[in-house]
Amino acid sequence: MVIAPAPDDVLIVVDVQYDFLPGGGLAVADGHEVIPLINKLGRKFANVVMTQDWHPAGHISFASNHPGARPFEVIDLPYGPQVLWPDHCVWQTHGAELSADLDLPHAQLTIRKGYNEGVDSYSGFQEADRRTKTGLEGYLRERGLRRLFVTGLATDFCVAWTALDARAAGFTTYVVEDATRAIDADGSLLRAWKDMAAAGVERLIASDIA
Ligand code: VGL
Ligand code: ZN
Repeated sequence: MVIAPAPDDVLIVVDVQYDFLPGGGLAVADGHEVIPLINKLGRKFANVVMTQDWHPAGHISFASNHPGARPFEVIDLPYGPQVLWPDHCVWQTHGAELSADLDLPHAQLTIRKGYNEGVDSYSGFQEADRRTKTGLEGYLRERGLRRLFVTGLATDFCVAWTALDARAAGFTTYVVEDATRAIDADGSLLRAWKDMAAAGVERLIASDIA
């Protein structure tokens, strides 16, 4: 299958930030390998939107803010189960910055998410309470953008949740598999692909895009 990007398609670049790259606070294995692919894809899209994980130091998703807890433990919060993470993407730190190796000068919007201390936000569309919106859906609709091609980090968390919410909002949604890398904690990658397939998210590789 080969798809040629149209003027109303958008490349979504999820969380390509130093803390998710090798050496970062929540490094995703081989995360840096997505960057050249995303740069190449970027040249094929008129529209590019990025997301940026952006947490206060006291964020509820950090194991360090729960005495006795360890990273990757799951706790119950009012909005549902929450994986506790190592500290990552604390605003105004280097780890929160988008990689300078991204070469996407025409990127039009960066959506920050996860800035409310008491709620996590994997999705670029809404927080984990499934009520608080980021504004991304309204932005895409006002711009008349219809098909989303989702790339970045991590496949099984922020990429998957963003793709699932895009589908739920009615957008045609593709995940470009080789332009993502996963955390894969406790079977999360297989589960994410199953959930995305069930929701009608399409799975592509970069060479499928003309
Ligand atoms: C992410 C865990 C915590 C991601 C963000 O970008 O996939 N994962 N915060
Ligand atoms: Zn986070």
